[in-house]
Amino acid sequence: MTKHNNTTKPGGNGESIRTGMSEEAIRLAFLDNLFYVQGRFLEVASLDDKYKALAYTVRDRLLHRWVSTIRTYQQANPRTVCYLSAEYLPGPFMGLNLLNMGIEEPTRKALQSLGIDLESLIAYEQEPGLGNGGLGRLAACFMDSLATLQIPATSYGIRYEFGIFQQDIRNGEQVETTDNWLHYGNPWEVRRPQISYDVKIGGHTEHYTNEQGLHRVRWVPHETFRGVAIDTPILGHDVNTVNLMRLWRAEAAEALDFHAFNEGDYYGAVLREVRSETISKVLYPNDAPEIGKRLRLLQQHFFVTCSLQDMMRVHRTTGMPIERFHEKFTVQLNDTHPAIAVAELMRLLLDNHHLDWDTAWHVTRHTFAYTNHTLLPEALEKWPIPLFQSLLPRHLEIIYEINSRFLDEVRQRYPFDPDRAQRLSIIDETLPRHVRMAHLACIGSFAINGVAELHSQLLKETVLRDFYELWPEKFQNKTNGVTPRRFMLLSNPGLGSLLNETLGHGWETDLEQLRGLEAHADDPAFQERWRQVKRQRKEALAGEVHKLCGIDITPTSLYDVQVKRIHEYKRQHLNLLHIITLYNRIKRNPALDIVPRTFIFGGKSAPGYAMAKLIIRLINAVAEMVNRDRDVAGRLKVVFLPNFSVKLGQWVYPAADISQQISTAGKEASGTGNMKFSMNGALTIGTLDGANVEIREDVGAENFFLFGLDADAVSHTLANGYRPWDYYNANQELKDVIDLIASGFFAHGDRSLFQPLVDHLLQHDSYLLLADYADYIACQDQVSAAYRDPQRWTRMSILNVARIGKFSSDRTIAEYCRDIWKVQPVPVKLD
Ligand code: 475
Repeated sequence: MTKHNNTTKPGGNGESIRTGMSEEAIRLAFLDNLFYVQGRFLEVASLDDKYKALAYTVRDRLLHRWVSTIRTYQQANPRTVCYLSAEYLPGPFMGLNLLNMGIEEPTRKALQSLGIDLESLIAYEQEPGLGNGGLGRLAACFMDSLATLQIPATSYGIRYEFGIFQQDIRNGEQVETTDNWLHYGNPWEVRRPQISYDVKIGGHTEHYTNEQGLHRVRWVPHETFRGVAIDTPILGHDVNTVNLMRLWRAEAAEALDFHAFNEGDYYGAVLREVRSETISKVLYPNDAPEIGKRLRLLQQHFFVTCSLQDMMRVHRTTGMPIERFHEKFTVQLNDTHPAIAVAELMRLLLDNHHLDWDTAWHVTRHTFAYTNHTLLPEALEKWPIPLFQSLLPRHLEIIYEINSRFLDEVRQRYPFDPDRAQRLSIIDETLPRHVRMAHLACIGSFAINGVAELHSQLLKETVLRDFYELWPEKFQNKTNGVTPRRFMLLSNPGLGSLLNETLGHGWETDLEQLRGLEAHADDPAFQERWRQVKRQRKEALAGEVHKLCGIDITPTSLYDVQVKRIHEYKRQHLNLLHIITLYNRIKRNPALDIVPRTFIFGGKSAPGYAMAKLIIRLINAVAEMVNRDRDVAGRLKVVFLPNFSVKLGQWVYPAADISQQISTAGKEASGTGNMKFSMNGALTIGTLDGANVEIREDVGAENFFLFGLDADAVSHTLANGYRPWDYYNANQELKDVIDLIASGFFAHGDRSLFQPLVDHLLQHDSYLLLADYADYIACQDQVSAAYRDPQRWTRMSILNVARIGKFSSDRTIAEYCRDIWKVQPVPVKLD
């Protein structure tokens, strides 16, 4: 029997049960939380009880550091970074918090002494899927780096009750089910009912003159909601800094509408409350906007106004005048989803604080900076004027005023160029009229950045060209990065240990130190250990694949992996063309000696994106045929991992031999998966797109498998009447592959199922798969040749890790701090 009567006493060495870091303190704290928070004792505790007891144990220690952080910030009153993002994909918290706090080992031992396996509790955690993909995950890597670099920062967003849908694969098809991630409660968050703000929508504005004869505007809304803060502490690595991710949950302005209640409409009053909550109910599962979705615009306005009002509350406590708001806060717009903030800050400054226009505009333009994450025209947000007018009438007035003053400037600069003013206008005048959010973001920001060198260059030449010509000084590049804590240390502990042994500690927060590995790249003994680490992760992934799909994969085969959102521009179907090519080669020549490969796919499609869903079907259809064909057994295997997530990614990245980064050049803004793979010793096969260009520069061209047209060649090919048909006719292997798909071979004889895909490839092929096919196949043949030479392969793998230092998000964040935010670290001492 466990002795509960002991658990409120301090841990060993007189440590407090809430803050102690020793094995004994953690053991006592765990039992205390199990007993007093979960109301259970060990013998009857479920996995959920134990997980929560440990989570609360960790959270107590986080809050201890958070209090010290707040005290420090209150004293120092530093400039604070506010990151505004509609999406966050932080991944599971337990493992990372233990690691960042440095209590993984004592915790493991403490639990062991109670007969509990730490890994099983870590594996139990369900992650918050509050994002779609790259953009949301980048925001999470930035939180990790901001805290690790000891930068005062708050990340604001929406606490969706339902995050990204769960993806099931049924009969080879994606089926979406709801992600009820809060069902069992979320131990990492702290609700702050006292931190809440009004959110107005609809209605009309009234312009009037006050007693002093001053012009004033009153917004008379149709409805008012409230946003309530829910905080998650974000700890840095090996420091005491705890920043907040502050997410807003929508509620009714009053719990019950007393007016309706008194009239006996209790039911109506409750309904209104339910309706208010829909604002933060569900994440839009599209990685490109659907134009004109009312609720989406509401969500954006909702979290932006709560966040800005929250900053103003904090600002008041500093005693600084509101005219100096931008000295206290620097606000980063994660794409245009929060761009309404430009109009909202103006509204708060004009209507609530009664600043004059010029002062308000000065503050606004010195507050915001804007990051663009995509060049795809269909992904640029715009809102129909009637919708905008009906939800945000005051904001539209302000936008018109911003635009009119801006266009006056433009006309002065370019008096003989009326088209330019039209192109630059916030309002798209082609009917039906729209508000262009990217234009609002550019005009209201002091800095604009892309997320990789190539992307930043293309931004200046294409979608934002007119703005670049107007304000070249605003444009910057900030190449993305990822956190090595989660994606190396936590997901690849074997690699972590080998690196610690070889380089000592320090590389985790100064990734350039990995350069020290170059000296070992040719050492046979080191190479052997390197291969062992990879082999171990490949076996671990094989176990997960078996659990998830019931498929057995062979760790000695080459793991060829493509995990990311499913999109035509990312060309998962080009990968398939290669797989089918290999299949045909073996069928034609059953004795063919090829490098055995396991192809692993993972990723979600937007629920309404028919072609992406068809690509998922084709992946699964090819998997079905290939995996059951005895002729290719032992040589080819294809796996589609359902419901790809941060958590699954942590199994996948360390186990990969080859990372597929094969987007049509010019389309992938940066990519960040490319970095996660490379950090874990996978070699990349890729196009000259996004950050691939810079990864290849750094790891060395000889350690990277490059193929395909570059961005210039892509635009020329498309501009000069591209004819995919010619490529089909000129290449027998390609023709065989396409014909096999068209024949219904992968659809039990049904020729119609994949016809839309085949037709699109032969008639349009807007993403140039057929143009890149031959080069891709040849390059994959080189991959196989290289894999046959383990010494060469291992050397390439080691050099990839040795030279990947630039792609730590610590470097990215340090650049934002230096070039955009102008902020300094504020170290925190533990109270
Ligand atoms: C790029 N998501 C990657 C990554 O910079 C890049 C769009 C609309 C609505 C909801 N989500 C989105 C994105 O645009 C997105 O994820 N973009 C990605 O941002 C980080 O590495 O190349 O595609």
